[in-house]
Amino acid sequence: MSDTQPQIFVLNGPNLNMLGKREPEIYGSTTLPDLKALCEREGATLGLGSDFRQTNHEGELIAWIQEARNGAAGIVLNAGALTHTSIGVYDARLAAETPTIEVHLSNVYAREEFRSKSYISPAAVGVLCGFGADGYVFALKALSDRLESR
Ligand code: DHK
Repeated sequence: MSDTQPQIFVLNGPNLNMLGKREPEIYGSTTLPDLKALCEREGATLGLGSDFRQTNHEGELIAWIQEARNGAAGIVLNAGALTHTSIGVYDARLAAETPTIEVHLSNVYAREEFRSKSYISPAAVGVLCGFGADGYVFALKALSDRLESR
């Protein structure tokens, strides 16, 4: 990773540290370290730095989204359950003014009703869900294309 490469924050919210152990029939067998390695590999291929993080704390996720305002060219955001509940995450996203792609491993629209509500989507460039770990790769590619076209 070079200092001149655009940095993409890949931010993960609550319970995503449990990937691989947690409901594998829904979230798959890819672990969080696997996902981090995948994003770093894909980022390098696209000429992007990938700053991959996970937290179980809403305030920490909000602080990272705020940090993206000056520190990142884009955000790939899987806010986990905070997607469906957090106006604070939504407001942070608006304040960050950084293009954001919302990602979910599972197809949230094919699950419980409460997962169909997202506080991220109205402030996102786009949404990817249901493609497992590939969704993160697609999101990085979409941000790369967007950066190239500017
Ligand atoms: C991850 C979670 O932790 C859930 O709370 C979301 C999302 C879905 C995912 O599919 O990656 O509802």
